[in-house]
Amino acid sequence: MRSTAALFAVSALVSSALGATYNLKDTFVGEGFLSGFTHQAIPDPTHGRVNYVDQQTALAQNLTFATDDTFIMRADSFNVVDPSAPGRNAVRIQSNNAYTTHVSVYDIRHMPQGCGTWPAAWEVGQNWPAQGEVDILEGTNDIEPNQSTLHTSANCAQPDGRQMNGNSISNNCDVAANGNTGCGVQSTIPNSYGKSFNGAGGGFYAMERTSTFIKVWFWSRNDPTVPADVKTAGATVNTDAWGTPTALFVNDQCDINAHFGPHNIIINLTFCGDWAGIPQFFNDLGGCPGSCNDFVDNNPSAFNDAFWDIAGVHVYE
Ligand SMILES: *[C@@H]1O[C@H](CO)[C@@H](O)[C@H](O)[C@H]1NC(C)=O
Ligand SMILES: *[C@@H]1O[C@H](CO)[C@@H](O)[C@H](O)[C@H]1NC(C)=O
Ligand SMILES: CC(=O)N[C@H]1CO[C@H](CO)[C@@H](O)[C@@H]1O
Repeated sequence: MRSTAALFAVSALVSSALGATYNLKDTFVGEGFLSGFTHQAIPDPTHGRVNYVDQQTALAQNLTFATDDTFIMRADSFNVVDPSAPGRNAVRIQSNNAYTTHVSVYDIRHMPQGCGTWPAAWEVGQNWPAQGEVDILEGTNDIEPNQSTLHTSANCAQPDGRQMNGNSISNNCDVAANGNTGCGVQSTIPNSYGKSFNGAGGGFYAMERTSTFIKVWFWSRNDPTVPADVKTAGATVNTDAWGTPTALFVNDQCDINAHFGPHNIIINLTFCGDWAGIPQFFNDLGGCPGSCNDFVDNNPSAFNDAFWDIAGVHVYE
């Protein structure tokens, strides 16, 4: 037991010193999302004006659409919502597999946009917040900037002066510390969220999680610096060649192993609720009219562009 543990420690040290190369573990493309992920027909824990539907319903209503190379998930953009209903139909999917040390690469052609939208691509454990949450791409109401955030239990903080391109907006990751805002980093890269992301044909988000750090990168679709292993979803990826990340979270004041358990990938789209529905975000910053819930209920065609078009999610270990 002892010697196995020691050997493990040595090999972990060597591999991090020699460079971080990971092997493809799971690849989700097109119809692969239908078997690798589960549609979650659950009430939104963040109180969104949403009705998450199951896979059968989503396929029947064409809210989920899959071919061999395309996976689309969208909001209903045809029906007015009855005020007594839970909300507008949309889709939330969770990966069947969970991952600890890994790299995930999200190749996204289009993300949901429009007033009231709150899309997210994120990773989370079964036991929240004890097993932590990593939000890779999340925002509301088309408000740029884009941000990446950790949410944890108590005693997880981030230092100033990290080697990253983004700007920290909070260093305390503890969900109880500041109304669950977590420790977020805003991207400074153009085209990383909402309308401008979509206008550029989307792009690539990548996250690397080890026992000592968590990094997030973003490259716009036609950015000449997209690494070849990211662009082609190679059999291996070498994160050491990816340059300075947008967001870096370190373990000096946060024991990453203790605060993060095995994580499932979740991709969802909700409306209004605890973030998008707040007047400061919906009206003031988002420039959207009236009350968020009324807007969502009564303007189906405003949700024509509230869809994810995902070229693939690739997970490396
Ligand atoms: C379902 O959605 C796809 C993708 O947007 C579209 O190409 C297709 O025509 C839709 N099918 C129907 C029956 O509306
Ligand atoms: C997705 O759901 C989680 C919790 O269920 C929430 O934290 C996140 O903000 C939600 N976002 C969307 C887009 O539903
Ligand atoms: C498209 C987009 O949202 N890009 C923004 C990401 O964040 C920075 C600010 O931190 C903005 O300047 C970008 O426009």
